[in-house]
Amino acid sequence: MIKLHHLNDSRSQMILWLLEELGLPYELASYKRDPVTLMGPAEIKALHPVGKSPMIEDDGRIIIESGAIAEHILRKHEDGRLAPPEGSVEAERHLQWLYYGVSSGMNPIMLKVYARALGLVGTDFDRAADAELAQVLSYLDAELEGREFLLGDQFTAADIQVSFIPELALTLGPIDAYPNVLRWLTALRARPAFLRSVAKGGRYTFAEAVMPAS
Ligand SMILES: N[C@@H](CCC(=O)N[C@@H](CS)C(=O)NCC(=O)O)C(=O)O
Repeated sequence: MIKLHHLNDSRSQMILWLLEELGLPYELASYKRDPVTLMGPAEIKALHPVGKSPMIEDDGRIIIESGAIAEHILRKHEDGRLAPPEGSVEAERHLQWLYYGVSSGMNPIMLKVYARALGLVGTDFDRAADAELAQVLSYLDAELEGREFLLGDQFTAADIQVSFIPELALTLGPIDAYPNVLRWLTALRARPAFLRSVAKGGRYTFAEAVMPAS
């Protein structure tokens, strides 16, 4: 059985949600960020030299990186749900989104986080990150024009992975200029499996702006 090492208010929520969408059995080990440094605790650092969440254990092995974890879960444990058929053009696009969600799509958010942490808000560095972030959100908005989900009518693991980008963007400022993104994110955060993932994983402050009132 998969064991998910879950850090509160982190990308690990996306893996918890994926497991809930698939209805797979799993064990949950929960950890809390340090309230001052926001880093994960020593227990999670002891599991793997990278020391970041999410991490899963499956068949006695630790697997890191959310994109690789999502692919592992989909390949090994699914029955064709939440990913297009292997070898299809849609599968290629799906894989692209899984990577985009942690690389080009995520980089400007990380730059903004560092700008805040290092007192660089309002500097050229920060403005460059704003421009990059606007480019990411514009791209997502255009891709979601006329589509319910990133791949069209079908909800996939790509929606889960990529939704973390606008969710974090919302913690930095409004995203009303990207109505397709906001509509998509709001619908995703109302999915029963997402709400179950929050009930199981503990308070998830990142999503509170777009979660249905309970
Ligand atoms: N690219 C990695 C990012 C992992 C990552 O940075 N995790 C953060 C939470 S979103 C973390 O564990 N932060 C706490 C720490 O670094 O101690 C992935 O997609 O899994």
